[in-house]
Amino acid sequence: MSLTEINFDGIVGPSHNYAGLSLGNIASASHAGDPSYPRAAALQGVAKMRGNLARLGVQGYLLPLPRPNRALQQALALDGSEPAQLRAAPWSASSMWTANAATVSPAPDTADGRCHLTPANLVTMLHRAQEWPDTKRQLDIAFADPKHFAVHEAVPPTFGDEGAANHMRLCKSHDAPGVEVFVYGRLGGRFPARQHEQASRLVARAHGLASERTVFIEQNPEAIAAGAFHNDVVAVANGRVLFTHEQAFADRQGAYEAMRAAFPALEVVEVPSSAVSLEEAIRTYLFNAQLLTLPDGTMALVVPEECRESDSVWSWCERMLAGNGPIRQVIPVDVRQSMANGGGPACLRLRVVCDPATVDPRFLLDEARADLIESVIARYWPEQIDPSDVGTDALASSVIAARLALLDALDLGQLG
Ligand code: SUG
Repeated sequence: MSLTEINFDGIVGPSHNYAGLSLGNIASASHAGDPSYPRAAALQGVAKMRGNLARLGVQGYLLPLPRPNRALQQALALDGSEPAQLRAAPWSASSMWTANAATVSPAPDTADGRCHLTPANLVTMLHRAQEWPDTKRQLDIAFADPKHFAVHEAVPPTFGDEGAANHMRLCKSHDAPGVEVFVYGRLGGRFPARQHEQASRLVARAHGLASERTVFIEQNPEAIAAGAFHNDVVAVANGRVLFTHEQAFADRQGAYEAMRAAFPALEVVEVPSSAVSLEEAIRTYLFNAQLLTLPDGTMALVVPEECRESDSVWSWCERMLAGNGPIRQVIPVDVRQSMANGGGPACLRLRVVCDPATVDPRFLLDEARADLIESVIARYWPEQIDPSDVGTDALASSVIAARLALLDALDLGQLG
């Protein structure tokens, strides 16, 4: 049994579009109505997966969900008189951001020694609230072995749960017992707080986490108000390291102390506001990075290209690399199509610590599968979607056919 961390990236769906659906997500609002490029978006995602497969030797994926969602279209009683955003919701490709697919507690952390997964209900946003039943269908297949996995039902409404985007894990090594950190927001600010404290606590109980190895922390309301709609926009953890913006948490010192009390080996790499403002951190997504432990034991930070283009962010990265901290490489990747909807490299992946041999192999990437996925995308994914295409029969036929072609190629027709 060899436990390792596998990143399951969401393959960007053929209906990827910019409809401005996420209040509080600055990128989504500022790109509303732009044309989108689903083929380029999906190929950018596969290129990122290929890079991490080469770096880590293992990589997984989850498939796009069925769109347009006919049941939601009917439930919304769409007749053409509705606002465009309501019409767009059943078309959203938002399941690409698999950091919001589920919260995952690896086997060494749980009472029954299994890896527990709870699909996120995402109830705060209509276009995301439709995801979880279809996400669960995939998790039930990918992690079907009951000796190793338990896939739960989603947290009941009204407690909003956004999954791994508001959850971090500290550990000496991935296969050792870890400390799980849940970060919630408080309602009442200018933008919605999407993770409810009681949702976090419920997930921790359902997963059988030990109370002395579980920490609950409040997100900084100022960060939510500035556009950090998920904690993973301002902080990321891996192994012993917490990489965070100074303004990520409501009580900065209290947060570090609570984590250190549960996990004394904690190493905080904090970026001060004087070096990178909260606004610039959110614009560039410096913290929405994949913090990876490479096979040689060093850490690399996979960041969006936008970080390299920012003077303050890039010079901070250069200063960090010149020091002797735990992060030894910064690797920019191009995920611009996803970024324009507020999804960086970390949003696009769900981390699952498990033995790859216990996962349904149809969800694991190798070079041949990457070639296959790319060829289906190149052949079937729309090159461009204009806002006026969303809702049309022509676009519906093409995105339905594209997804079915991918399911067929990956021998996952049962998800059809
Ligand atoms: O939920 N954007 C997503 C981005 C999710 C990012 N995930 C993490 N931070 N882990 C969201 O806000 C925009 C869709 C649109 O506007 O068309 C959107 O849903």
